[in-house]
Amino acid sequence: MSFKSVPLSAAAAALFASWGGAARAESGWSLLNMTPGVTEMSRKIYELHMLIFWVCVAIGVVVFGAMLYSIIRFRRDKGAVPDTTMVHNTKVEIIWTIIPVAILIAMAIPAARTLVQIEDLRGTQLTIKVTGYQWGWNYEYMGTGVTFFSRLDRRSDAARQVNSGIDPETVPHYLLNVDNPLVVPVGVKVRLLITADDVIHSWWMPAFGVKKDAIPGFVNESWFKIDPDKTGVYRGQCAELCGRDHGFMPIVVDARTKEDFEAWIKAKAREQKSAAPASAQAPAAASG
Ligand SMILES: [Cu+2]
Repeated sequence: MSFKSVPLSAAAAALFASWGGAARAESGWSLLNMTPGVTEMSRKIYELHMLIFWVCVAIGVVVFGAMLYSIIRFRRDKGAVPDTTMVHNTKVEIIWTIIPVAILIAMAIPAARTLVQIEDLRGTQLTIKVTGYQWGWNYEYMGTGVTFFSRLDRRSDAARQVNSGIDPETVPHYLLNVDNPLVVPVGVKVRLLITADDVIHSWWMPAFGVKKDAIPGFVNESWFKIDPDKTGVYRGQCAELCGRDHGFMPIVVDARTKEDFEAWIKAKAREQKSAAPASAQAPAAASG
């Protein structure tokens, strides 16, 4: 056994061990792919992605197969002689134009259909305004008076400082947690109005199939409807390079049942109403 094969076989063993433990959906080979997500739309996007992927695989196999076959079958030591007289063949040119055009049209039909569905904001039942800031998100539940800021949780923020002395391994969901997650109901079509107040950000939640730029001066729209049985915590990121702390503005969505959500928003509205007069007086008190 050479000295090289020891770490290699150890690495291979570790790799196989990780494959063996690939019981969860988000491990092993599936990590290389898009996730099917937890909304009907994200599944449609995933299926479209897989369809186009397999079309590309088939094209690759045919094209590189024909190339390899030609290289091997018509090599010089087999006595192949190049046909230097053939510079133009109308029939072949028509074929190699029509086939790709037909493939592109066949791919454009499901792609356009999915794009139209992504933009279909009819029948939304809840609207949340999302504003990107350097570096955090503000959420405003339209018509309820509930609004709050969501930024990197304080434990992650403390641990990330240079020479903080805090081991990131001890911080749960290091750099992926926020102080105030966005709370939404499952089974409800939620509309997002996405904008920004300083530079361009992008609200990206892979599990919902939503990634939309947040641009100052513009209001972009998007929507999601989480499967009724998919309550839980979902994580995303700002997906637009937005400055120094771009990597430190995660997104956390807490998806709850309709009843839980209603109770939460009522409590939050009450809490913010009673806190409002106090915070309105605070600047005056500070300046005086
Ligand atoms: Cu950002």
